[in-house]
Amino acid sequence: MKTVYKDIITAIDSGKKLLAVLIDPDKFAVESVPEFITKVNASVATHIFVGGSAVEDDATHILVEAIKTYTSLPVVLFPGDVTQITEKADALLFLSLISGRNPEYLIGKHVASVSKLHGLDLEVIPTGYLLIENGKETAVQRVTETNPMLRADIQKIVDTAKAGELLGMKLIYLEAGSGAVHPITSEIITSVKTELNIPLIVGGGIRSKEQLQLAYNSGADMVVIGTALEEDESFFNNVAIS
Ligand code: 1GP
Repeated sequence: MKTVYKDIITAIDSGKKLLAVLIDPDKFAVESVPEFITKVNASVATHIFVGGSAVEDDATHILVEAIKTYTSLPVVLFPGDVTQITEKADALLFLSLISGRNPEYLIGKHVASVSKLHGLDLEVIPTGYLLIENGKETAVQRVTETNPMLRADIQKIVDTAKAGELLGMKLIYLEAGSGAVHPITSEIITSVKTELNIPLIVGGGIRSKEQLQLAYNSGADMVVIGTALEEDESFFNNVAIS
């Protein structure tokens, strides 16, 4: 029995802030795993997320298998598509793109994944996923053919996140998009967090220790960082959670 969600709740209840390192199988060579994961292990990272918008079949499976060899951190799938599901991971964020109105990403992909999930020892965590505008078009927007929510539309963002919770989702993920120009604002994070009774994940465009700390101080329970580490692994050295 996997306990990834329970462990997240326990950590948050004890006042801990969580940090997920995002690895995109499309951009990351399996050969780089030993060195990179050694750095992740030595950092303050608490989780490893694996996923991307356009990933070749089997790439996720091979990558997760390699990552698991080198770490005891929980490896969580953050899939862009059904093909990225693999039992080698510990958990799956079962993402429903509730900021958009494309039925494929609200429920369609989920139905398609059920036969694949059958019998797998993979913890499935229902997650409400909200894409927020960040200053440029992102891969999520292109692939899902949905518009991000406007940053100024704070009440609508709050109501959407809350609707996700009321539908029974266990996590809410505020996404600015990979490589976002503007990360999710502190005002949005605080407004959403105030209304939520479930953990809040924030990601997209966080490139400095200050931005990371601001997200935490605003109410993020977990922050996801991908691009900053892809571009400069020394970012690990700058990140410390106070
Ligand atoms: C993307 O939120 C994640 O889905 C992380 O974004 O790559 O900009 O860190 P970055």
